[in-house]
This record gives sequence, structure tokens and C-alpha cells, in this order.
Amino acid sequence: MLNKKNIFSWLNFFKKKSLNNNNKIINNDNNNSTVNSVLQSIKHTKNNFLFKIKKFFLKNTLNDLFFEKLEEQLLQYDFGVFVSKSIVNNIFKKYKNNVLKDESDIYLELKDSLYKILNKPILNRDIIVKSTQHNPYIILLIGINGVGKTTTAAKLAYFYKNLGKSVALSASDTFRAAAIEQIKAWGDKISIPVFCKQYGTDPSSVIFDSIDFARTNKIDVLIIDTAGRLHSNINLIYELQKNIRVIQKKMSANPNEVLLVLDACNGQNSFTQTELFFQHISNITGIILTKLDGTAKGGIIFSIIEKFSIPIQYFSNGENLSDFYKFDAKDFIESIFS
Ligand SMILES: Nc1nc2c(ncn2[C@@H]2O[C@H](COP(=O)(O)OP(=O)(O)OP(=O)(O)O)[C@@H](O)[C@H]2O)c(=O)[nH]1
Ligand SMILES: [Mg+2]
Repeated sequence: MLNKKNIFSWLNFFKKKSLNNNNKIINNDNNNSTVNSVLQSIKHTKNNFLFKIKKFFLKNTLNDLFFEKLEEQLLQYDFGVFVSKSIVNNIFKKYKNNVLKDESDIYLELKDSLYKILNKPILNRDIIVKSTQHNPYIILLIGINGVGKTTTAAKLAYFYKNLGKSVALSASDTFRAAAIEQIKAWGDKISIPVFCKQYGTDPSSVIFDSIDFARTNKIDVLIIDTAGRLHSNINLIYELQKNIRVIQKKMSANPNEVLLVLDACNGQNSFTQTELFFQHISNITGIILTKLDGTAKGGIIFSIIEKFSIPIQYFSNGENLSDFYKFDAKDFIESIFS
């Protein structure tokens, strides 16, 4: 069993280990640059829940209270009751049966359990953008007020632009004061056209016309920003359904992606939001998790994936355009545990 004196040495030892595609621990001195950049960005966010898992293992010695504390810790980071209990119970059973022998085994088992949750849905899709007959690839961003939809629309636009795609933004938040100016400012900053109409225009009409705009201008990717809405406001949810029907009619297909934007700082509330959006919007294709830099509560994402089997597609941990990453379960877990 390890004591506090040598705990640093085994944590250092783990720095050299990672999960391979078969979910096994392998030596990994040749980390690719994506892992490194995600790693670096997360390491600099000291308030992050990710950072604190490692701290827990540094602070606590394996004794009778260890498992109780571990469960408490996971609950504190908002992993939710179901995930926290099932992971810790499973680890405890393996420990009692001598399958896991010390802190290092437990640390790796926790890493593996969390990876399995994140890897449950199909996460690592290739980005395939086909614009047939000048039909744009359509991404609709939805979520409650202030979660970061507009900022994310700009980050996504920048991301696709850097992949060599022609991109346009559709300003379908015609409701909130200064929403149109906000998205136009982003468009100017990243030199991407923003299709907009007057405040108060029916958002569906903005979407309808922005698809024509995209077709005329041979746009590959059309990113549609929407007004924030309280998930409890059913009329606004109906409005989203209408937006989707307009896209379906115009494109004779579903939007390619309907991404639910969740603010990691909202903790358990994100779970309720996901539940309600899921109940009413059948075409959600993934989650974008924002503001991971500002919270110790990001563990909620594990509960959400466990319950809804929905993939996280991207995450952000800052306000800058570059604080935005395509989500990869393996990289993400490496960032937590390295
Ligand atoms: N720290 C941090 N701030 C972020 C991140 N993403 C967005 N923000 C900030 O969150 C605030 C709200 O962002 P918006 O993009 O306006 O959010 P929204 O969902 O469009 O808001 P509404 O249109 O009012 O519903 C802004 O101050 C953003 O700069 C992030 O990853 N980290
Ligand atoms: Mg907005």
C-alpha cells in the first residue's frame, strides 16, 4: 500500500500512461498535439473539477473512510448520486475482493470507469460536411439564456473556417436586446458573413431566408444561433420545434446537427435542462459543454451521458475563440488524470 511519501511518485508514473483505443492502459510518451493542447488548457484552469480529482488522491490515504470520502467528493463535483454511487460501489467491491490493491489501482479504475461512461455514445465522429447542390450543412444551437450559444456559434464558425469551409452565421435571436449586434461583431472579427433581419422578426423566417442566403453564396456550413429560453417556458420550446420544421421543409431533411449548449457551471440544473429539451426536441445530436474554466461542478456531464447516451461534441474553457475543442473521450480523460 502506498503512503503519502511515495504517492507523488505513482502520480508521476501515471503521467506516462494513457488509454488506448481498446481502453487499455498503455505507455504514451508520444502524446499527440491535440491531447497536449487540451491538457495544457485544462491544467491552467485551477478551479476546475478535473484538477481536483488528482488532489483528492494526493490528500487522502487508503483507509475505511477513503471510499466514503471519494463518493462525497464525486457528489461535490456534481457527478450525481447514481454515477457517484455506482462507480464507488464497484471500486469498493473490487478492492474488497483484492482485485484492486492500492491507491494506484483505484486511481486507474476510476479513470477507466469515467472513460467508459464518456465513451458510451459514438463520440469520435469524423467531421463530414457535404454540401450537395449547394445545400449547406446546418448546425442549430439551442439552450437556455446565457449558456454561451452566441459565443459558441462564433467559435464553431471559426473552427470550420480553419478546416477550409465557407461558413455563415444566422442571427435568429431577434428577441434579446443587442443580440444581433453581438453576433455581427463576432462575424466581423472572424470575417464570416452574418445573415440577419430586424429585431422582432419571426426567428423561423430568419432561418428560412438564411438557408437561401447560404445556397446563393455556396456556403458549406450554416450555423444558426437561437434565442436563449428557459426550459420551463413551453411556448419558447414550441418555437424551437417550429424552427426545426422550417429547416426540415426547406432542406427535405433534419438539420445536420442540433447541439444543446450547456454551461458547466449550472451543475445539476444542466441535467434538468437536458431532460426537458430531450422531451420536446427529438433531433438533438449532441452537447456542447461551455465554461469548464469557471467551475468545480463539471462532473454533471457524466450523469447526463449516462442517462441520455448523448455525445458531447465540443467543449470550451474560456471566452477566446481558441478556447474551444472537439471533444474526444480519451483526450478528455487523459486531461483529468495526467
Ligand atoms: N469563462 C467562459 N465564459 C464563456 C464561455 N463561453 C461563453 N462565455 C461567456 O458567457 C457569456 C454569455 O455568452 P453568450 O454567448 O452571450 O450566451 P448566450 O447563450 O448566447 O446568451 P443568450 O443569447 O442571452 O441566451 C459571455 O460573457 C461569454 O463571453 C467559456 O467557455 N468560458
Ligand atoms: Mg445569444
